[in-house]
Amino acid sequence: MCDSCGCGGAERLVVEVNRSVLDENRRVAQGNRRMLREMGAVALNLMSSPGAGKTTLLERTIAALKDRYRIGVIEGDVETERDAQRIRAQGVPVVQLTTGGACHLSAALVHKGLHGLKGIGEGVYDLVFIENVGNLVCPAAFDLGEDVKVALLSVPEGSDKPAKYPALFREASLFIITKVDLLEHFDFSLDEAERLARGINPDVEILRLSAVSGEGVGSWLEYVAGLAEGRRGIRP
Ligand SMILES: Nc1nc2c(ncn2[C@@H]2O[C@H](COP(=O)(O)OP(=O)(O)OP(=O)(O)O)[C@@H](O)[C@H]2O)c(=O)[nH]1
Ligand SMILES: [Mg+2]
Repeated sequence: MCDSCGCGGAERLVVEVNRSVLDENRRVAQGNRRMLREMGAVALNLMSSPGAGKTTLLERTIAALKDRYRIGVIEGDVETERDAQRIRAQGVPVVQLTTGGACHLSAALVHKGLHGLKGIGEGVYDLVFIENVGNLVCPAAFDLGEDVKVALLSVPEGSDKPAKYPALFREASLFIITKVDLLEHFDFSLDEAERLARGINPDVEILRLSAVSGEGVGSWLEYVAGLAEGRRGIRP
């Protein structure tokens, strides 16, 4: 409780409200987890700042894997159906969620998205990709019921970001450095980004790729296939 500024303990109230929001979110996320098991799907939550290349990587992933696996996508954005339109053009079921201002997806919104996916096609999936709202801070705090959290960082953003925005990199099972085709134009240090991420999260797996040139995409596809086929363990 703060005696000096006259806030009347407002800070403590905010902490308590946040805690109850996160507790409720966790409860709904457990329901999502059960629903995903029933659907037969492994779910990946892709998180990054706006424009790091989440949708572009998904487009490429779907083009490569849609004949082998049943893929569904949940798109999260503040506004618009633009990303869903891009994914729909790849010929797989997609549900667009818009937060109307919130900087992250919640488990409750994703629950709605899962019901939407269940209603499309046969409603059975090997893989569900969740593209979170572009933001390097907020999405990290919200469990969506996914199996794997993926943090993406693009070369133009700078290699210091894992140190400055640690929560996302701490939570991730996989860290992808994207847009490596641009390395020659930026002072991005792969060594620094990877050292900083491992300093926060020693077990994190790291991939480097370019969804435009295709460099490194094969390792990502292998990672995803390993999840779909149960060859790769999922961190509890
Ligand atoms: N050079 C280069 N550009 C890329 C790469 N991947 C994506 N881009 C470009 O980066 C821009 C943003 O890509 P998106 O895939 O829309 O990024 P996003 O993370 O989905 O963006 P939000 O959904 O708005 O957060 C587009 O102009 C892409 O063409 C890459 O590997 N290399
Ligand atoms: Mg996108």
